[in-house]
Amino acid sequence: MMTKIVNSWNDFDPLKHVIVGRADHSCIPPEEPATSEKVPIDSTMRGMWGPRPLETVEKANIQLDNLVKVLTERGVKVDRPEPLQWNQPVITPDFRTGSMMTCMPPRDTLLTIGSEIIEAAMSFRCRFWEYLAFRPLLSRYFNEDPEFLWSQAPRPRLSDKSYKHNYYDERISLEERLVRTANKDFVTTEEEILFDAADVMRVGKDLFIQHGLTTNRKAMEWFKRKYPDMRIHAVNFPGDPYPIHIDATFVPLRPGLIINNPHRRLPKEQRVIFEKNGWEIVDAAQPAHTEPPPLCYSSVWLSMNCLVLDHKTVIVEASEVHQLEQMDKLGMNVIPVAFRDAYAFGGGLHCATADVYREGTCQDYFP
Ligand code: ABU
Repeated sequence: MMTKIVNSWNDFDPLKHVIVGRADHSCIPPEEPATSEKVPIDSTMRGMWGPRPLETVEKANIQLDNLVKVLTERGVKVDRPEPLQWNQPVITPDFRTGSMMTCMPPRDTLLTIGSEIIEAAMSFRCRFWEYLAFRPLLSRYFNEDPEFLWSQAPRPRLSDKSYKHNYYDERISLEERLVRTANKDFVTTEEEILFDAADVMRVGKDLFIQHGLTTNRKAMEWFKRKYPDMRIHAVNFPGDPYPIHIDATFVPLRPGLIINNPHRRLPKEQRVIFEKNGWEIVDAAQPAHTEPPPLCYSSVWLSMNCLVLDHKTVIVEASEVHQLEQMDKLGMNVIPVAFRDAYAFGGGLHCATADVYREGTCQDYFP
């Protein structure tokens, strides 16, 4: 039967259909030009690559399956990707790397804008084939939804020209990294269009796109040309030494309300559009943990990487007591869901999902 399956313009309208990732076969990828920053110098992960320990995969899958149960019980339809055997090299005419990674964080790979899903032009070589895990789903949506626009951003070549080599020299201090972020000096070059979908914050007619380690200026230009009727805003968060993905930094909860990572505040000049339109930007609560879990690339700020189900309901990681309390004070009904065992596989509750259908239409929140 032909029916409308894909529709989502933001991260806060009522969620009806979502993709939740799977941890199966996940690997720690070998170092490559775009990734070495996410492994701290003193981490036991340094130099380590290959399949992730099986017991960690099983624990992550238990929490992912539980998230599916929570969503299903609330009437949200859930689809799952089909993981590949990620422990295989990626070989193209332009590069070779020892293994792939995972399909756990669908939010990085798939960007839903209205009735379109775009397969992102990701900068990690180990993620070159990740979209294949979602192809069976996208193919089904295409067969069943006559309005579904299935797109792929120009496939990047990821040759050596796409990166600044030795960008992650171990001798570079945290202070110097912050100077680089402030100067918008990132590991990728402008050789080709590069972006992770999780760098794009969708708010109806406006896309706020983080320029950082995984998304370059050429991507912003591509979005401008692709969507001439939308407004594309480049945003930066100078307090972040490793700016990767906007969804642990700047997270809308409902029309008019955004939580902002207090260590990565949006600069004054970029706040104007929100303030002028009556939006409140609130500092997010402190994370409950001082360290991310073992073998995890992400920061403790996955505390704010929540999944909004509608303007009044949000899923927050169960151990993040300060974030739970803040959400409650902000007038949200909070559903705590344990998810820390899945963090190492690519992120939190928002990262682990990708929108298929939210009610609502394309609104102009910033006229
Ligand atoms: N994928 C979100 C990770 C952001 C962070 O590490 O803070």
